[in-house]
Amino acid sequence: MTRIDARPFAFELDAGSVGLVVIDMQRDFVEPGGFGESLGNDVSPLQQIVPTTASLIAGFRAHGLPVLHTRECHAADLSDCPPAKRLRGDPALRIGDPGPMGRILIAGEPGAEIIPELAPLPGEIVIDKPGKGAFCRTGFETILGDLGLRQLIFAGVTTEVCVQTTMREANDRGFDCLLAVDATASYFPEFKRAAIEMMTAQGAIVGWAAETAQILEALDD
Ligand code: C5J
Repeated sequence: MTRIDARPFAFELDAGSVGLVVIDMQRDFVEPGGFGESLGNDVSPLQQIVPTTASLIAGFRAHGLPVLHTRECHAADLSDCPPAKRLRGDPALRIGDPGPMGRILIAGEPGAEIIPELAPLPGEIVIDKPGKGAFCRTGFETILGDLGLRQLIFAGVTTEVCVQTTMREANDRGFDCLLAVDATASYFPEFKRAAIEMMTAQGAIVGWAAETAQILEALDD
């Protein structure tokens, strides 16, 4: 065990049971000219975390530890997209509609791909998820169990939506969850701050938070 001086108290990292989960670093959310920006969002906070997230991924890979990626996307026939989800948001830009980088949030379209800077290596697990959380209608829990993981380090976007939802799902399933605060972002910086405060409040009610450098140091130890 290696101690990380995390928020709200120390996190005991167990290199034998830890994995990194990188949430939805997809072109449509992160890149200028994508779906996220076309909705009027400022993508620069998401762009800023790309180098830190890359260093976290590199650290896990260097130690031979699992890196798992998620993508929020749907089948081309939208059979896995509940109308309640499709009908939210801007009526002019719905899931499945033609967007700036192909059909919006459809598996296989350019916008649904993970940005090239953080592309999964062959053999790394990529979970395509129809929900905000990675456990909803995927085999994620079984995959984590098969890998022997009990601790999850989280990175990705957006902090208060897919990252927070997945952390809560994981926490309810008994995983110890730690969020890399400089490797996660929101279009709304105040929502990022609030989400981190909510999750670490009440004695880490959902999980812990720490800087990428602290996590990398603990891995090196
Ligand atoms: C959103 C996500 N924000 N990956 N997706 O719709 O957080």
